[in-house]
Amino acid sequence: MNISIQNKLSEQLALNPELTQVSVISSGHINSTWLLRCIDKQFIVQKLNIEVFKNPAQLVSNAKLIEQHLNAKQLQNNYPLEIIKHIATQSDERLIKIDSAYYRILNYISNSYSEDVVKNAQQSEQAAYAFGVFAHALQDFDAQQLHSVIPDFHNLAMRFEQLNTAITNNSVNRVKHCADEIEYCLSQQHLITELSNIAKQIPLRVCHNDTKINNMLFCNTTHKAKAVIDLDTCMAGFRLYDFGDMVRTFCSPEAEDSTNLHNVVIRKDIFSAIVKGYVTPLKSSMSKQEQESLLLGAKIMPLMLSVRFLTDYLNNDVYFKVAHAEHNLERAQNQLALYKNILSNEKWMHECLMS
Ligand code: ADP
Ligand code: GN1
Ligand code: MG
Repeated sequence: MNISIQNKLSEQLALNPELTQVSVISSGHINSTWLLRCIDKQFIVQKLNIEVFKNPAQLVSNAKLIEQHLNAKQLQNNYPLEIIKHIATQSDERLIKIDSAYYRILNYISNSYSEDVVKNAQQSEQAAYAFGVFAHALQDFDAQQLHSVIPDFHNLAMRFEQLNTAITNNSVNRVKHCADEIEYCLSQQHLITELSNIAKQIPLRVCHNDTKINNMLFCNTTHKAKAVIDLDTCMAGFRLYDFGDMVRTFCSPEAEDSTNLHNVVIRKDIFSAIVKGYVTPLKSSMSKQEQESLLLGAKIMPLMLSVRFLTDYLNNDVYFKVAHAEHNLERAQNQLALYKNILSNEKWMHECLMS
């Protein structure tokens, strides 16, 4: 962040620009995040990726509605986690436009940390429980109130269409580098039909839609889950997406972009902990059918991410941030390894989920 932007943001927060400091937090694949400090105050600053979030005002409007709902729950002692809030500026705005870029300021959750790889079953259960508590708190929130900030975000059929378009365009001649991965992904399109059959039988909910492990903050002292963050993709969806994304990002001992593929496997204790953590707060509101549908999510999410990473690789890395040319391909290979491992573990995963 350059100094002029830092100064403008400081002024918007009524902070003395000379006393503020910023440091980069590099974690997510989409937005850019900084920690802004001024004497005893700390804030999170995010520059929104407007290629991805084409209507930032809608994003902030969704966030405000969710924040209000969670605040009300907290007042009734029904929401034990900390809540992410968009801080209003001096001019009472929650979106700050500087040189055609959009910034927002969030309350900093102090004494917290995030993880890229789950360390143990306890951490897995903690995070899954918190995502379950978040889902439970939003159960009586009308999903139709939320703008669809990224239309068709988890529409598997549409993700395959995007892959097919990228293959046809072959804009940077990369199809030849990933022919096997493409062929395998395309052979798995039967999941589209499986999903549309199940979709008729389960309710549409407010979903977080990005329940990866680094979107959970843990307490430095107790190591318990402290806050659900990154609410930008909260939209109507199925719980199986949130469950599936937890399985996708909690269960492997390797990071999402690891090339150590023989070690990209489902850790059974971590999976059992997700089931226990997530189902406990939602038990009373989940039919047997909905609970059973969660397993499909565990297959759909790694497959969908393989398709999305592969598509972006073919499109010359225009969506996800990459550190090197093969990054998206490596992520796709990693997610396919995980998907295949899930297929070979499906039987006991089903038993664990339904026991
Ligand atoms: P992205 O959309 O790019 O994934 P996130 O909102 O997930 O961005 O933020 C990226 C990282 O910044 C998180 O993984 C977390 O480590 C840190 N972070 C984000 N929001 C907060 C917050 N309110 N308090 C403390 N740390 C935060
Ligand atoms: C992106 O913003 P971040 O890094 O939490 C992406 C998710 C993917 C994830 C893969 C808006 O999430 O859908 O699952 O990368 N977010 C968006 O790591 O596309
Ligand atoms: Mg994130």
